[in-house]
Amino acid sequence: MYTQAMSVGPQDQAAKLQTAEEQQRNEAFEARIDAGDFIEAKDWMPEHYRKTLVRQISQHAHSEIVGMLPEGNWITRAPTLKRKAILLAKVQDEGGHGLYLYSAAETLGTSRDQMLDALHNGKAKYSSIFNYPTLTWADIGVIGWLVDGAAIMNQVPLCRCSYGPYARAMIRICREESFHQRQGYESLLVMMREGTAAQKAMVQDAVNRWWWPSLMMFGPADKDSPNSEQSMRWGIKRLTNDELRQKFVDATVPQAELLGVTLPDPDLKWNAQREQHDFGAIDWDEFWRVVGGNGPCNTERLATRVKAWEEGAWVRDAALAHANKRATAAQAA
Ligand code: FAQ
Repeated sequence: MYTQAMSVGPQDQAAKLQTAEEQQRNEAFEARIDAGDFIEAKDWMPEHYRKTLVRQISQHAHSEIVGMLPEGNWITRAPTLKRKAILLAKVQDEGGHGLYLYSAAETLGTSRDQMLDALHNGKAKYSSIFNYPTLTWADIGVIGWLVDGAAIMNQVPLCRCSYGPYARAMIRICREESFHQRQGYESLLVMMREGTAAQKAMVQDAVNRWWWPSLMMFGPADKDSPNSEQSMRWGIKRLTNDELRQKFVDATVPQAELLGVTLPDPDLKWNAQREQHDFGAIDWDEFWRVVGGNGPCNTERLATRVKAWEEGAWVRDAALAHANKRATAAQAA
């Protein structure tokens, strides 16, 4: 998600606020945030704001392109032409989301090469969820339903992020994610309503494996989230990790009932007093293990990305040579 070089701490921020002029700029910036203005690429911004955005947006971009891999695994094995066409379109969309997001991060002064380098050498983070394997076709439906469902819950508020280029990228991404979620849910509905007993069991097994990792997508509990407070204050995040996780659980329970699957949590129940669902404890040791590079597929995912990058070198070289040739021809004309 970010390199050591991009890392920030409160001390960096304090160091940046030494001059009166900078203090004034900072106050003007905070006033714009308070007024709900969008901050644009050419506007002055505190270094910590810039770095927080580079960290979050580049993590998000990496998640999109690594997120193509678990589903890409099933393109050749989709059960029908219709399902294959849908899956191809979805995986291409994820690639497109990565491109919008890398572009948004580039407006903050970091290069795509820098960001990809951080991903390839293992310094950058990407969403924990994509380090789990896709074992059966039902996993593809469940990824659409739960993983895209969690992504939408997290990303709709980002359409109101205080940084304009990120907020605008998120509007289009959210529209596409909505299709992704629906196609996943629809494919599961077909399996649960028209499928054999074995197919229904396959859906339940996929739900059992993806439920808890989906809840982990929202990040650590608020009390253990070092970035949330400042990101909320700056309007980068509009809802906290725990608020979003709760909203996701509340939205998903009735969908599971309609589908006819059981969510694998004996403690999941409606709390009439809170008017929200209570749910069981998340295994945070597992979460940090996966984030730290030791999930079931971390090594494989990274190796696949690096291989794709290396094998695509000739395409980048050819595109650059072509662009240089055209520029030289234009100069000569
Ligand atoms: N995985 O202080 P916080 C998708 C890290 S896209 C890995 O709470 P923050 C589409 C966090 O970076 C899915 N690391 O951090 C799709 C931080 O580490 P750092 C991606 C995680 O930034 C669907 C540390 O833990 N979505 O699914 C995770 O305020 C299907 C402490 O955490 C986005 O990126 C995690 N789950 O909040 C594609 C949305 N959670 O950097 C294909 C934008 C936390 O301090 C198929 N991002 N960490 O070393 C966000 O909303 C936020 O960055 C959060 C984390 C909520 C993810």
